Amino acid sequence: MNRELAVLGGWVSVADPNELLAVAVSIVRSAAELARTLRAQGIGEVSTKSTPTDVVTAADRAVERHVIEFLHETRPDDAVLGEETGQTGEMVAPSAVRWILDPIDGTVNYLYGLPQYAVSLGAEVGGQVVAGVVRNPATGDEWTATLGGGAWRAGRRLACSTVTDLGQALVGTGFGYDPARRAHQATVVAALLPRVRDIRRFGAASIDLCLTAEGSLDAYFEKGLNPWDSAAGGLVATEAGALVTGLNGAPPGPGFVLAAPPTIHDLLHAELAELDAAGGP
Ligand code: LIP
Repeated sequence: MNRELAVLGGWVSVADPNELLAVAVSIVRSAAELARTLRAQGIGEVSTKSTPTDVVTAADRAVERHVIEFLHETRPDDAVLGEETGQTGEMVAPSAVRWILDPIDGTVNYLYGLPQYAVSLGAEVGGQVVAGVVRNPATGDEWTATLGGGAWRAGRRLACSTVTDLGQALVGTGFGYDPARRAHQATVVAALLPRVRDIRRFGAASIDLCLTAEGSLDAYFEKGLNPWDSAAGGLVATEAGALVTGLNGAPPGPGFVLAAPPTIHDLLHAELAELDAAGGP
């Protein structure tokens, strides 16, 4: 059943976000099981993408195929943007849904057998994510959100941190696969470190955004994320009350993503802008 949704200043008749979430949760649970099973069987073929450290495993490809086949079967009018295969399917109408998929976010953790990776799937309508799920196959942790419907984990509605002192904030971040970019990101983290409680680098943006949503991190920032890294996690963080932005008035995106509660967003933004965190290679 469709419902009218305010998207980018207009009204669009779209599939009910709760229906989209139900579709997302069912396929992500089965994809997570596939990812976990394949990891237990050993890592298999590994190749590289943008740099020698930007790896893709056979499991990334298999999980993506599994999700895309399901979505094209159950929702043939929708498009899918996947990390490994790009966009498949046409956007046939303004109300059309585009699914944004990261089959294994945190692939380096997956490669090393570290239990911090996730299947992340968001449903986007008219350029706005209206439903999203992030599931960690290794731990079973699952975060969900719908636009206006809140963010949830294990039946608990999530609310982000209320820390007011930046010096007491536990901040998550990440580094790109390009050594020159990492060098710039390292200078930002080195300068920021004495100004916050501590830094955490867990290795999967989708989970970092969800940890920010539940207050397990007070904030998170990273330059260079792709839409599939942040689509679902960004909605979870926003629906938990965090501000998810770029820097200097830019929207969140590859240029920069900063997720922080209103209580410290401007403080952390000011530090990151002063450190030119969105700059460099
Ligand atoms: C990863 C992100 C992480 C970032 C890594 C990489 P992938 O995504 O989740 O935050 O620091 O460089 O982009 O490549 O594992 O899907």
